[in-house]
Amino acid sequence: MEKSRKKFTDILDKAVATANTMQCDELLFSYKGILYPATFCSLEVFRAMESFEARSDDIILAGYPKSGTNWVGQILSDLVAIFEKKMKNKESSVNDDELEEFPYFEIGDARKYERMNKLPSPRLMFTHLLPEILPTSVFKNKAKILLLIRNPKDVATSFYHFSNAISPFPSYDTWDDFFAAFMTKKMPWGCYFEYLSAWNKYAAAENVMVLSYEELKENPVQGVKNIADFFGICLTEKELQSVVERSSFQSMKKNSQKTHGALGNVFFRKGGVSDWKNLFSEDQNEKMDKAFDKHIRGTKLGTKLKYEIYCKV
Ligand code: PPS
Repeated sequence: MEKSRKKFTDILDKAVATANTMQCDELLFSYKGILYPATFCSLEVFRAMESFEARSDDIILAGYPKSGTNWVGQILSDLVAIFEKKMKNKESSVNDDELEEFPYFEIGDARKYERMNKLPSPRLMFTHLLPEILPTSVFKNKAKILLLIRNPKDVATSFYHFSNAISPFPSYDTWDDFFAAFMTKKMPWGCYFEYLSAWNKYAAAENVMVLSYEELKENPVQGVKNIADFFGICLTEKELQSVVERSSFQSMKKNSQKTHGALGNVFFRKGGVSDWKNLFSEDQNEKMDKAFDKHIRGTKLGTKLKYEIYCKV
């Protein structure tokens, strides 16, 4: 494993080891009214974040936790790596160990943003943050944003299994307990419906592309092409096809020990659509349908989610 990828798994392993020594009520802290995992984020890092100067050619992948960030992150990393190698006239072989910084924007140390200010373009970063928590320069300088959304029932299902499998997140005795927390703003990175409402204000901007997990799952070839087009990355059909293959669930799960260390199986769980049907009760379906109607139905993101297809029994 090369140095930079090792840095990635080191951060994960360290968070897990630290969380194992903490009490449950110490695992999350609040910043501007939103909860975050204390082993990954800190007030110091949030304060330092404002010094980050965004560029118009930055590539930002924004998505609520469990929306498929690792999947689309792999696609973006590959697209950029292949394109850069072509441009530099080098042999086109992808090296997925080329992570300069831990890719999640809000995770790392307080000096991270100073280092990032020195990195060459294009810089690629992932974030689970609400738009109002991101540095103002992201919107002022029109960084390019790929906004990834996933149907809320599968997000909740995925988040539940993740929370119970990884020590930095509070675990839940039952699915019912988790569901209550998910619906009452007790999740790390905030409430998903509020996240969708907040990002919906930016969904029509020219520097923002909205992609749903479900559409990418239905047609990964078209999805990868659309992403490449949006970022002005021009590749051959064969190169695009290789990106699709490398980012398939099977391929990423197989490679997960190398990319995510001991937590590989946790990050790549089922990778499908409608697993929520194994957990949601009739009453929970009704509650979530109502929340969807109240917060997001009729908006650009609400329509894009195709709730009737993916979230109705
Ligand atoms: S995290 O921890 O918040 O960054 O998680 P995130 O990567 O956003 O989302 C995890 C879910 O995405 C699924 N996944 C995939 N689905 C399809 N194809 C590929 N290649 C892929 N890679 C990851 C992953 O399995 C999680 O969903 P669930 O439903 O739990 O399986």
